[in-house]
Amino acid sequence: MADGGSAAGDLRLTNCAAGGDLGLTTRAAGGDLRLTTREMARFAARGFLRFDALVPEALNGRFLEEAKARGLAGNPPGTPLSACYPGSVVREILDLPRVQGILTSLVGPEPLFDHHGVHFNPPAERLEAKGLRVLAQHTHQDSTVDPRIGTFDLQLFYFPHEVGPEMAGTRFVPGTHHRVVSEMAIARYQNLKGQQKVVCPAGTLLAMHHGIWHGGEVNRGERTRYMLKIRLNPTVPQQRLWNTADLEDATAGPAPIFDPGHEPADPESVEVILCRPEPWFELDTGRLEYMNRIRFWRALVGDPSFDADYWWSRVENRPGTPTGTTPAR
Ligand SMILES: O=C(O)CCC(=O)C(=O)O
Ligand SMILES: [Fe+2]
Repeated sequence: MADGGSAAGDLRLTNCAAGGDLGLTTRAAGGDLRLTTREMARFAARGFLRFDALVPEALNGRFLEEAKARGLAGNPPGTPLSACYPGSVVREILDLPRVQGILTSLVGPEPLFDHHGVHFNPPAERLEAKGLRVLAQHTHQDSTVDPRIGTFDLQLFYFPHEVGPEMAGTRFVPGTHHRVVSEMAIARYQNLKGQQKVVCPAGTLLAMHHGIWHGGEVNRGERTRYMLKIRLNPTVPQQRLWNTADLEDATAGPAPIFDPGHEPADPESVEVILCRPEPWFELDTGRLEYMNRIRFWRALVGDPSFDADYWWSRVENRPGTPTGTTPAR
């Protein structure tokens, strides 16, 4: 499953809010800064959303000053996020309207702080000059075996300065978040097809599902790389928390399967997004990933009968028993 290397250019999602305008100009829907249904479906399918240059330059600069001067104090796990980081620029970043819209869509209006990681990753050359051996962080899934299906934690990755291709932004593998694994038991998988490395402008945020496989790279650049990761827990059911005004429009409904003559009317419908393979999907187990995504979407919309391409309807067809009760694993 070796990857030929993913170009920096293919890392951007079309839903990125460019230029630090907080996405205000791109969302006409009555000033609602929450995610749209299609963005949510992309999160369900790929396990992440990326927002380039969302945090304005002034806040990025202040974050770097604060992190360098004083470090960044943590908060006890279980603290309401709204009470975290008093007096810190991180508070202002979290209070940005678009950031609030993203967080509300994914973990609700009052998530809890779990833990954070303030990463500073000096240039490897500097460490090697001191005789230290510099290794990339192994590929891992944070925490431990986590069998939750409809509930998930959010990992917010904040890149306060520009990250060039040599600077080792976080490495991650889209679409791996539904695999139930044990933390670093996946360390032996390296260079998975489709893996990405975060190469980004200053102020970029990535919102990731807790299950996504990731790791820190070796920094072959000339300056220290800073990155803040914050893990958040929901306090409300994660159902229809985003702006669902477009839910009906984005949901295509049943369509013919394996029909060479059939082109989906909407190439970005929820169903198409959920059944779009990642490069590492194999033809057989890839089908299980479609099912994992559909099951996740059922929980997010609160509709146990939702299906795409008939994946669940077929195996749930047990006349006389209710739908949505078949365990997937
Ligand atoms: O350093 C990185 O880019 C990744 C760090 C990480 O895995 C984490 O904070 O969970
Ligand atoms: Fe991690």
